Amino acid sequence: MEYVEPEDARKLPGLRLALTTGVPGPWSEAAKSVFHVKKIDYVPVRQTATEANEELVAWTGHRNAPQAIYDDEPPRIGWEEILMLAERLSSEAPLIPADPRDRALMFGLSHEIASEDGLAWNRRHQLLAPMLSAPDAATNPALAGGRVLGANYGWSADAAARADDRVCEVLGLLSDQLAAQKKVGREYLIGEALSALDIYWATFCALIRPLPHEQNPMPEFLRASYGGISEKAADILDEDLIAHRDLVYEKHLQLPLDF
Ligand SMILES: N[C@@H](CCC(=O)N[C@@H](CS)C(=O)NCC(=O)O)C(=O)O
Repeated sequence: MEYVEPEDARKLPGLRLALTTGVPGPWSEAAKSVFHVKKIDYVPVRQTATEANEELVAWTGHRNAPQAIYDDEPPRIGWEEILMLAERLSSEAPLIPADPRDRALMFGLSHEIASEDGLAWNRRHQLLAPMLSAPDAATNPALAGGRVLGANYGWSADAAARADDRVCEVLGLLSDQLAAQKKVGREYLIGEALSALDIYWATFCALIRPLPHEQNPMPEFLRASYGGISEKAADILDEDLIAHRDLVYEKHLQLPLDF
């Protein structure tokens, strides 16, 4: 992926997407995948994880990723804002179900995956726990990046202690939803067709069981950390959800991941 620096990207018209570079960040992968499925072109813009990203902040007022900026409209920084923008920009491959009940369920379940206190948010608490509960967590220079993430995303020892319950709850919820769909002969998580929920599950599954190295190269320590779920979560994890992740990638998304 060829990234444009924020100070150059801000001068361009159209859609610009700030993405975390060099690591497969699930929020960034989810946003890229939404635009890919809808065949919407964008200029990828550099965001560097845990850094100050001053140029980006000077332009959009936000430091992290993803951020979608269309023409001179306000930046869209949450997954649902980014999805709404994508739906507005193209009617190709609608990702929000038309039926109001399916629509509400799609947003609710996506929230449980991608929003504050959702599956990925709590996995991040767990990933940070070994670093931020170390005796020298507040001072060790090697843990500076972890401290930034912890401070930005609500890490505390208490939050980390309850994280696994939330991870397990959401895995159970998604498993029930997929099973209910299969029972009535449906292939996707909601309704009869691909929705944004399938994309969020497939991309955020990286924090549960990363794709194999050939499809998603990453350093071994990161792979171990992304895939290092608790025994309880491993017991709850439904292999049908993994098969569903594979189906979504094979049929709709791009492999290998390019970040
Ligand atoms: N509000 C965002 C969440 C974005 C988010 O959590 N981004 C994190 C992913 S770990 C990030 O940018 N981390 C790197 C950093 O903060 O520099 C969304 O809903 O898409």
